[in-house]
Amino acid sequence: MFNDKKVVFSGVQPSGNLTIGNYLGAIRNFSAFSEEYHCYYCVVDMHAITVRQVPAELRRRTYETLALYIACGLDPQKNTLFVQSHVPQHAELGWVLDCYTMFGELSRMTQFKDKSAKNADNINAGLFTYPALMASDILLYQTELVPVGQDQKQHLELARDIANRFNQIYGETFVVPEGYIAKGGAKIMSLQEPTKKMSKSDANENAVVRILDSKDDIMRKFKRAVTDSGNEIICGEGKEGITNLLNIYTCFTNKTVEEAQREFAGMGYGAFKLAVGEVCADSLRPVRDEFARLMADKAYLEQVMAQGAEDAYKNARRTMSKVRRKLGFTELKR
Ligand code: ATP
Ligand code: LTN
Repeated sequence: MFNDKKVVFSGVQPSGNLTIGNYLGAIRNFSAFSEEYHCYYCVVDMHAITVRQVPAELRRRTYETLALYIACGLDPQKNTLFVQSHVPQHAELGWVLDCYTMFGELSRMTQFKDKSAKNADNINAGLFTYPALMASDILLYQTELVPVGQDQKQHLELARDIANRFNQIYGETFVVPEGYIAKGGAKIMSLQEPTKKMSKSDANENAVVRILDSKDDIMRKFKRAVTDSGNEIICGEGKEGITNLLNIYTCFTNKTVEEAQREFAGMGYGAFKLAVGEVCADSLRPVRDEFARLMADKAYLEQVMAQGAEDAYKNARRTMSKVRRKLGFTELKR
């Protein structure tokens, strides 16, 4: 089905209900690669357990994240959609790459610093080595391109460093991946604290708009969005709230910021926020409807998972045996 195509890989954690940040910064952009590349889109459940999860919720969200991939336009016949823990080579290569990743490098990761501050009672080793597992996700498939939001840039650079380091010691083993960061939606900010990124695990529900929120909820959250003093609807310093709303508006409408600024010139903040809520809710409606249809057909989702895991496994196994050979691990003749 795929063969000689270049590879795209990306992942989303099933650690909460996905936000419009996940949508605009990542998932919405995934389907653009499906024709030209062999695309692997993974539900990274092993990454999710770096923060404590309730097992039944993790299981449910794994199905939901897969269903959302499909509802956002990813055809399982054209993309390999799978769950990370179904392909054991992720953990296997993850361990190997742990041994080629430096303590100092991991200590510098801002996501680790942020998450350790948020989970001070559970700063586990997995949270620390998270980027090495992410590198293994990417490198296992000889990935060329990784579409992600801005916040993952640092992890991607580390994945490149790890690949280069390994290649230098053992000879060409991994393709060195490039990040692909979408222009518009790369960093959607919290509606309550617009200097912070919108994050699906934010405790303040008013700060995040979720892909599956009802129109009422979406409208309410936008109405309450924090703006700034002043009354002009323009992007700029000191206007982080309005800038974020304008950015969200342009992402959903494909208009330029200049067009949007012109459209809203002279309008009050209240009416502007309602307009942003409207385009957001209306754009997401088809995704919500398709999601509901898919979640009612668990057998179908399980079939997609099985097919995706089989395809991913075949390719992951190839890289892993190369790595084992290079490292000097002995082969078991059975
Ligand atoms: P968590 O809050 O659990 O850390 P998260 O919301 O950051 O999760 P991830 O599963 O870690 O989401 O990320 C999935 C993808 O969504 C990544 O490519 C990430 O860069 C992107 N992403 C996450 N938040 C945003 C955001 N606010 N704006 C743009 N892209 C985002
Ligand atoms: N670390 C990412 C999720 C993630 C990922 C990946 C993204 C795990 N493995 C591989 C791209 C490629 C996050 O926290 N957003």
